[in-house]
This record gives sequence, C-alpha cells and structure tokens, in this order.
Amino acid sequence: MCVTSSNRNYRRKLHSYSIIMDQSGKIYVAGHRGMVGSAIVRKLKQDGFNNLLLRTSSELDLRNQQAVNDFFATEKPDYVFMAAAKVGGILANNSYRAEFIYDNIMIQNNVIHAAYMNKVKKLMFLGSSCIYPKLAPQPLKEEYLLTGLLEPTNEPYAIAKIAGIKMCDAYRSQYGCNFISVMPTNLYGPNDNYDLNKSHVLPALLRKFHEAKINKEPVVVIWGTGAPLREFLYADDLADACYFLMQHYNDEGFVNIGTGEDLSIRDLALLIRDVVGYEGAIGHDLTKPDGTPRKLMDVSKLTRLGWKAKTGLREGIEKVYREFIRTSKEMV
Ligand code: GFB
Repeated sequence: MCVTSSNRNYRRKLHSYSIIMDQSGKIYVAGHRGMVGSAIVRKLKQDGFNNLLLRTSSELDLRNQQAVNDFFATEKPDYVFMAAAKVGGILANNSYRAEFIYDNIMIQNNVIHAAYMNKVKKLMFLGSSCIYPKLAPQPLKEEYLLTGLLEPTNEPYAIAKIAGIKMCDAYRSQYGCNFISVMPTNLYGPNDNYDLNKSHVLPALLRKFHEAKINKEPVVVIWGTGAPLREFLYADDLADACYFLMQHYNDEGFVNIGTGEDLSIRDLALLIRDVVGYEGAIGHDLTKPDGTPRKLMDVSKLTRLGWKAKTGLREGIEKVYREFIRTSKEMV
C-alpha cells in the first residue's frame, strides 16, 4: 500500500512486511494477451486466483494517461502485474526505435503512477536482461546495472525498462509503495510472436525450420554469425517465478529471472533443427546484427530466495513446437 511521504514510520515498517496476495484481491494483469501476461493469468488461475482484471489494448490504451487514470479510479485493483510492453526481437528493436522508447515509457509511467494514486497494495514491474551494459562481466549480477554502455540495437527499449525500475524504486522511497521489479532473461512459450521481422530468435527459428521441412528447402538462413550466447526461459516458468516473488519479495532493486545456463545461437539452431526434424543445411545472413555477445543471468539472488526454473530447453522447445503446429493447423 502506498502511504504519504510524511508517514515515515509506516514506510519503514512496510519494507520488512511480506505482502501475501489474498485470493479475493483484485489483480490487474496488464498485457494479458501477450506471452508473459497470458502465462501469469494461467498461473494465477491454477492457484485459485479468479478475481482478475483484464483489458485488451483496444479496450484500454495504456499510453493514454486519462484512460489509465479512469480505469484505476473505477476498478481499484489491489495488485498489479505490469506485463504490458512493446516488445520484439533484435530487428524490431532496432527498426522501431522511437516506438520502443515512447510506447514503453508512456505505458509504464501511466500504470505505475495510477497504481500509486489508487493505493495499489503491490505492483510488479517486468523488465528485460537487455538493461545490462553490452560488455558487462558474465554472469550478469543485479549490481551491474548502469555500469557501462548499452547494446545499441536495443538501447531505446533498455532505457525505458531502466526508467521503470528506477521509477518503482523512487515511488518506494518517496511514497512507501510496495512496487517491485524483476528482470527476465530471453523468453519463449505459448502465444509467442512468429512474425519473422518482429520476433525473437527462438520462435523465428522454429518457424523457419518447420517451413523449410514442409517445403523441402535445402537451407535455413539464420541471422548473424551464430556466435552470440543467449539464455532461454520458458514463459510458464517465468510466470511461476513472478508469482513466487509477488508473494515473497518486498524490496527495492530487482531480481534476475533465468535458468543460469546459455548456449550459442548456432547450437540453438541445431537443437531446433533436431526437434523439428529438418535435415537440410544452416546458412548465415551476415548483413543482420549479432547484438550483445552474451547475456547470461546470475540467478543466485533468486535461488537464495528459494526459486529455480523447471523446464529444460529441449522440453520447452518440444512443447512450443507442438503448440505451433496445432495453431498453424487451426489457422489453415
Ligand atoms: O532474439 P533476438 O532477436 O534478440 O536475437 P536479442 C538473438 C540472436 O539471434 C541475435 C540471432 O544474435 C540474432 O542475430 N538470430 C539468428 C535471429 N537468426 C535469427 C532470426 O531469424 N530472428 C531473430 N530475431 N534473431 C532482444 C532485444 O535482443 O532480446 C530486446 O532486442 C529484448 O530488447 C530481447 O531484450 C529479450 O537477444 O539480441
């Protein structure tokens, strides 16, 4: 709960409280149609939380401050999961630089401020591993934030996400709001984006290998050298971690969420080729950027708190591939 800046004793006490979400509480999941938001909704329902407040972007444009203020004033949510954002892969981040910074800053400013104004008991802000400096030591510890220059291809998005973390901390410090932040690594899962110009690497490669298999194409072209290293977390594991932290973490700063293991894009391509059952070759488009050389999360803070990822990468890719085939059949 947010308190006035003068109520310092209460604020000091708040920091040591563990705020447990009660099942009757009204929970707003912003971005519930996306991969992350829909995974959080699945997790909440599984655990008996049914008082969910959901709005599509056409029902509520989160970039519109008045609309967001009206929504919060009318609905008065108790808890907020801030999973709404403009997201995309390396090419989308680099091409729509203005939209990535404008949309994300507007969305998060409006929601975080309205949550404060309407006395939301607890809010979780979701960021991304791209907030870390491009050449930070590996694995990435939470304290490496703002210690160096960012990766240029996603700098606008990263700046927006850093602003979100700092905003939650500032509202905690000045107003006593229990707003927390988490930083997921690269994600994949149900409801991912398969548009080849906008998607992240994992769904893009699933689609490319699948279509090459069906069309008997001799080669699948991947972007860049294949040398960059990436870590991948299944969206339902992320949702489980978010739920866990919403129940147990009440502090400033943020918590990395990942598996603690990474692999090269080349090895990812070989793994996906194997899951899909494609037998052709792999080529490289070197006109496309590699991006950050490596961004492996240090997950020791999360492990110490008591959470660990469950879904292995191959198992997760197999699940997502089954879903991809099912939904592509439904669309035909
Ligand atoms: O997943 P991805 O688009 O984003 O790309 P980032 C990861 C790596 O895979 C890059 C390579 O080195 C890409 O060049 N790659 C190979 C491909 N083939 C493909 C392909 O067909 N499609 C795509 N998309 N990549 C994003 C950031 O960075 O990660 C965001 O731009 C955000 O801000 C997100 O942080 C999690 O991992 O490089």
